[in-house]
Amino acid sequence: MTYVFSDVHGDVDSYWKMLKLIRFSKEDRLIVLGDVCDRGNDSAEIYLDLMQRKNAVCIKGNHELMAESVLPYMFSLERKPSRSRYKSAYDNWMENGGDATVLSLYRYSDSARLRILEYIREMPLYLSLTVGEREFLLVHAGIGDYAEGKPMEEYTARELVWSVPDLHTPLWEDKNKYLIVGHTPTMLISRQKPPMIYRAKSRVIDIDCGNAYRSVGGRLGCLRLEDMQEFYV
Ligand SMILES: [Mn+2]
Repeated sequence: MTYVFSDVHGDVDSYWKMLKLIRFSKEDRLIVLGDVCDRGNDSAEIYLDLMQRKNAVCIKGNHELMAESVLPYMFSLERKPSRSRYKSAYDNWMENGGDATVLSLYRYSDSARLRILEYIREMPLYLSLTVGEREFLLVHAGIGDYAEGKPMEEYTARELVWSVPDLHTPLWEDKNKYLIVGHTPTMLISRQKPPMIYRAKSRVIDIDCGNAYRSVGGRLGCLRLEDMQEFYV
């Protein structure tokens, strides 16, 4: 079976609880729609677990994009760009919860940290797959500056990790094709409590149930693509 969740945001407890709930096994596959890191207490543990699973793939989110723009300098792999450029990238990441990720990374060895950075850098920006009769395009946030027929590889990272999708107008005619995204907590779209996976008229499915905001009722949602069943922790 194929499971998709997103925006775990360093919350290692929810991560393990979800894998247990769906009874994730070697016969299944897992697609994580980015934003594994930041805010929560152990982003590194989640990356290290995902990295060693042959049947798991993680798509890049805006938080991974922020991390990869700072970590090479922090780890002294590259010379820092101008002080102001580095400072603004660093401040921006810290304001978005990057401090928790840095603390988590420094609990592990140098080599583990470097492997995590390499993993983040190599994350794909999108994934398309067919499951049964449905076709899915998966990105972290949405497709900014969308043009019909434009090949996916021509979209920039920013367009795929920061864009909020239109929930009313479908991007394509094909009624069997869905866009699955995270990034926008569904509690910002619908008042439903507790928050649920949101299936928009435009065939956009938002699976981010606000796990980063558990203190105000957010939770981790997961979608199984074969039968569209939903799971929550
Ligand atoms: Mn995001």
